[in-house]
Amino acid sequence: MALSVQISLPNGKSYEQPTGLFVNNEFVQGHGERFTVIDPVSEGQIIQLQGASSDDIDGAVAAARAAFEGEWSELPSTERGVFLYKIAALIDRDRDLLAAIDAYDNGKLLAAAEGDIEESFQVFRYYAGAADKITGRTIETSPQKLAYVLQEPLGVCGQIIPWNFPLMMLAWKVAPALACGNTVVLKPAEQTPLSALYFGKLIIEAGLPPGVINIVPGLGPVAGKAISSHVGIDKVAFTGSTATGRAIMREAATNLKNITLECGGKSPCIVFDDCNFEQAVKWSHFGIMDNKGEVCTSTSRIYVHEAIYDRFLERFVQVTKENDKLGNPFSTETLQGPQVSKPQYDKILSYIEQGKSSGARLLYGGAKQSAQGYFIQPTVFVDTTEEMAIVREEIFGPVVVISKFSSTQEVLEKANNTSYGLAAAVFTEKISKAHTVARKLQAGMVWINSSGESHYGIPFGGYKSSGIGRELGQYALDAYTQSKAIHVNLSEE
Ligand code: TXE
Repeated sequence: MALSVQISLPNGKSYEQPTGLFVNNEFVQGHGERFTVIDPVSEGQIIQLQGASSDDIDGAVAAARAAFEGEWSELPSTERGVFLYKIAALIDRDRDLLAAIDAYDNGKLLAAAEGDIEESFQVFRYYAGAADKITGRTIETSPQKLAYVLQEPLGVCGQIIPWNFPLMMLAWKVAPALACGNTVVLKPAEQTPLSALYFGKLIIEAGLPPGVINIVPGLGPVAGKAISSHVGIDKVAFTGSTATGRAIMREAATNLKNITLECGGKSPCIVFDDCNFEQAVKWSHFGIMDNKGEVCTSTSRIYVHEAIYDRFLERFVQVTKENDKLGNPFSTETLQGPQVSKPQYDKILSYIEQGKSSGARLLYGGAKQSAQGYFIQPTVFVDTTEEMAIVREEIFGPVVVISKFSSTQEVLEKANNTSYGLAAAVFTEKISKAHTVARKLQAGMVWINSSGESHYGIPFGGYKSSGIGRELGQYALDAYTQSKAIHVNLSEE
C-alpha cells in the first residue's frame, strides 16, 4: 500500500503528502483507527489516515530508545546543533509549501501560517545555537570535596500537540528536546497532521540518525494515551485542553514522567482610562480575534475603566466590523478563516447561545457566517457578569466578553478570579501602575500595552490550571534536561 498521496492545495500547487507513521526514518503503515482529515472551508475530506495503535507506539518508543542509546548520544553537542541548523534550512526552503499545508489543514489565513513557519524556522535556529551551550556547574562545599552537576538529557520524550499552530507547536517541542540530546515520539493532532508528516521527509533529508524523531499521528485516547502512559517514555510534553492535560498527568503517573503541560486559558485584558486609546483598541481586538480566536493566550475577557467604557465599545465594534471579512484563507481579502473543525464550531456556537440566554448584551456578530464551512462571525458580548459561562470558560473562538470596572482593586480581583493563569494584558500609560498591576496578575505572561505576542527567547507557560513548566527560551533547556550531582571525595582520610 502506497504511503503517500498527491494533494492539490487551494493555491493551485500540488505536493506528495506522506500518509504513514514516521518511525526510524521510514514511513510505515499504522494499525490504529482510521480518521479523516477535513478541509474546514469546504467541510470535505482532504485525506484519510490510519493512526498509530498502541503497538505502533511501542515500536516508535523502541526506535527512539535505540537512537537515544546509540549514535545520537555519542554526538558532540555542536553536531546536534548542526542537525538543527539543517532542519531550519529545510524549513526555510519549503516555507511556502509548509504554510500552504497548514493554512489548508487548519483554516488559518495563509499570511498567519507564513508567520508560523517563520517562527518554526527561528525556533530551530535558536536551539541549534543553544545545543552546545548547555552547561552544568561546580558547587563549593569544602576543601575535601569536589561537587559538580551534569545537565543530562531525559531520554525519550513523548510530545502531544494541538491543531491551532500545527508546525509551530512541533518546532517549540522538537527543537529544544533535540538540542538537549533527547529523542522524540511526537503525536500531531488528528485534525492537522499533514505538516508534521511532511516534516518527516525533511528529517530524512537532513540526515538525522534513524529513531531520533518519530512522528505518530493518531487519536488522542489511543495513540496519545499510549504515549502518556508508556513506561518506556521519560517525559511527556503536551499542549491542549486542561481536561486532557489532567488525563495526561494521571496517565504519566505510571512511571512518574517528567511533564510539561501548556493548557487552556481565559486571559484578562485590563484597559485603564489613562491608556493610549487607539493602541488599546487595536491590541485588545488582536488579542482575541487573531487566528480566529484559536489561541491559548487569547485575551478573551476585556475589562474597561468606566470612564472610557462607552467610547471603547463604540470603537471596538468599529474595528471588529472592519475586520469582519470571513472567507477562504488563501484569499488576500480574507481577514478571518473558518474554525478548525465541526466540534470546535459547534462548541463556539453553543457558547454564543448560552451568552444570549444568560442575559449578556450581544453587541456584534453572534451567528454562523455561511451555509458551508466552519465560519463564525466575530462576536462581542458586553455588560457581562462574572458568573456567566462565557466569562468563566474557554470558548476558543472569535468571541469576546467586555465589562466595566471602577477601581484597580476591583479589576484585579475579577482578572484573577479564574482557575486559569496563562496570560494577561494591561493598558495604561502610567509606568508605576503598569508594573504594579503586572506583578499582581496571576499569569505566566503579562503584556503591557500589547497582547498575544510571543518570542522564542522568552518563556511561555501558565500559572494555576493553565499548565506546568515553561517552553521556549533557556527555560525549555531546563524542561528537557535533568541534573546529576557528582560528589567527589578529595580527602585521603
Ligand atoms: O483538545 P485536546 P481538543 C482547548 C480549547 C478547545 C479544547 C478542546 O478550549 O476547544 O481544548 O480541543 C491529544 N491522552 N485547546 O479536543 O483533547 C489530542 O489527540 C493523550 C487549547 O482538540 O486537549 C491532541 O493531539 N493525548 C489548546 C491533543 O491532545 C490526548 C489547543 C490536544 O487535544 C488524549 C487545543 C489523551 N487521553 C485545544 N486526548 C492550547 N492550549 O493551545 C486527546 N489527546
